[in-house]
Amino acid sequence: MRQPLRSTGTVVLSIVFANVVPAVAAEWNAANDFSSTSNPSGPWTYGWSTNPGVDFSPYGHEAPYSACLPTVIDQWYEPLTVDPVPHLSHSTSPTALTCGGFQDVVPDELLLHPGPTGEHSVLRWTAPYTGLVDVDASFVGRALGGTTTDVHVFHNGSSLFSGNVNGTGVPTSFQLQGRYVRAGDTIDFTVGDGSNGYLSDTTGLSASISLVNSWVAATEFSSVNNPSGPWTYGWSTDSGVAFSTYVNEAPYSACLPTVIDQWYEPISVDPTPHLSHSASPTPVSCGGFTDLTPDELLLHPGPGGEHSVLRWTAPFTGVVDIDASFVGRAPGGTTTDVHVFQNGLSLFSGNVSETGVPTNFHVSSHHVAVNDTIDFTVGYGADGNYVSDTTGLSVTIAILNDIPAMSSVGLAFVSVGLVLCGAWVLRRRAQEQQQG
Ligand SMILES: [Ca+2]
Ligand SMILES: [Ca+2]
Repeated sequence: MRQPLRSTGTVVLSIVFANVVPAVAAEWNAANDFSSTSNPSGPWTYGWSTNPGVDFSPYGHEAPYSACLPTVIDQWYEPLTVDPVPHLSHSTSPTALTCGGFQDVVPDELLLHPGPTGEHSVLRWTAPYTGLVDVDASFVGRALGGTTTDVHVFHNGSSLFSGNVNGTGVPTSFQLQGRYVRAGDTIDFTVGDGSNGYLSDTTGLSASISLVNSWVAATEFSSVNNPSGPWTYGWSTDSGVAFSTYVNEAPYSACLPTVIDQWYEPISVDPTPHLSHSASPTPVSCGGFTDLTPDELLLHPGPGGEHSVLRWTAPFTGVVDIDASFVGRAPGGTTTDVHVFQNGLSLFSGNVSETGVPTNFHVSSHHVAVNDTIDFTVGYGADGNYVSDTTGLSVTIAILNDIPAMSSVGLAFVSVGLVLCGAWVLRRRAQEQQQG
C-alpha cells in the first residue's frame, strides 16, 4: 500500500515561503480547505466552464447565499442569472441543512450548480508538486426537486471519469490511485446540467487528493497484472541487463490450500525461476519454504543460474530513498547472490548464506529519471546450485519531493491569492464607504 503523508495546503504554502526542502508529501481536502475570501485558495480554484476540460474561468464574485440566511452558505458565482448560477458553494452550518432549494446538505459540504445555458461549475486542483496522486471524489444530488446533472473529472483536459447524478442523496463516486502529475497540471471536477435544463441541479461534491510518498512491493503485489503499477516480475539470464517478464501465474501447488501466488518461468518442473507472494495472514512453512511472514515476497533462481528479478520502473524524475532486505527462506539453508541494479549498473551486491538472516540495502536521496529501472535480483550463489534457494525480499521506495518545480507554482498561488485578497479588501472598503 502506498502511504500518503498528511499536511495541509497552508503548510505547503508556508514551506514555499520558507524556501526549504521538506521530505513530506501532502493530502488536500477541498471542503476542509475551502476559502470564502481567496480564489484560488492553495491548490484549489473555484470556477466555471462553457466546455469542461477546454476552457476555464475563475469565479470573481462571492457572497453568502441570501435564500439561506441567517445560515451562511458561502457562494462563489458568476451572475448569469439572478439566482445566481453557476456557483460553487460551501455550507458553514454545523448541522444538516435544507434551505433555498438545497436539501439535506451535510456540514462542511461543497455544492456545485451549473449555469442557465450549459455552463459547468468547476472545482480545479492545480498540482503543486510533481509526483503520484490518489484522487477521491463523490458527487451527490442536493436539490429539493431531484438533481439531474452530468459530472466529470479531467486531468489537463483529458477525461478520467464521466457519470450522472440523478435524484437526491444518491452518490456517484470516483477513485483513482497512482496518477502521475507534473507541477502545474490541473485536475477538474465538473458539474453540468445533464442536458435537461439547469433548475434544481445542486450537486454536492467531496474531493480529496493525496500525494503518494512511497511504494511497497509486497503490499502492492498483484497475481493478476504483470506489470502492476511500477512493478514488473521477471527473470534474467545475466542478472541486470537481459530481462524477461514472467507470463505464467498459478498458486504454488505444494502449499495448497495456503495460497502462495507464483509468477514463474517453467525452466524446471518445480517451477523455477519464480517470484512468489504469500497470501497467508499468518507465518507459514510449506513446500520447501520456511517461516514465511505474512504478505512476504519470495524470489527463487532457475536451474541454469537464471536470476529472479523484481523490477521497479520510475514513473517520474525525482529523488527517492530505497530500502531492500533479502532473507533466506529455505529449510535447507538458502545460498544465493543478491543484487540491486539501476539501468543495468550495479548499486549493490551481496550474499544470502543462511536462513532467517537478512542482507540489507539502503540508499538515501538517490536520483532517478523517468523510466529508469531498479532491479532487485536473486541468483543461485557461489555454490552453483539452485536447490533450496528461496529468498524473501522486501522493498520500499519512498519519494522525496520534486521541490524546484513546486516553488514557482506555489509562489504563483501565493501571488494570485494575495492579489485577490487585496482586491477583496479594497472592495469591502469601498462598500463600507458607500454604506457609510
Ligand atoms: Ca438538469
Ligand atoms: Ca544456491
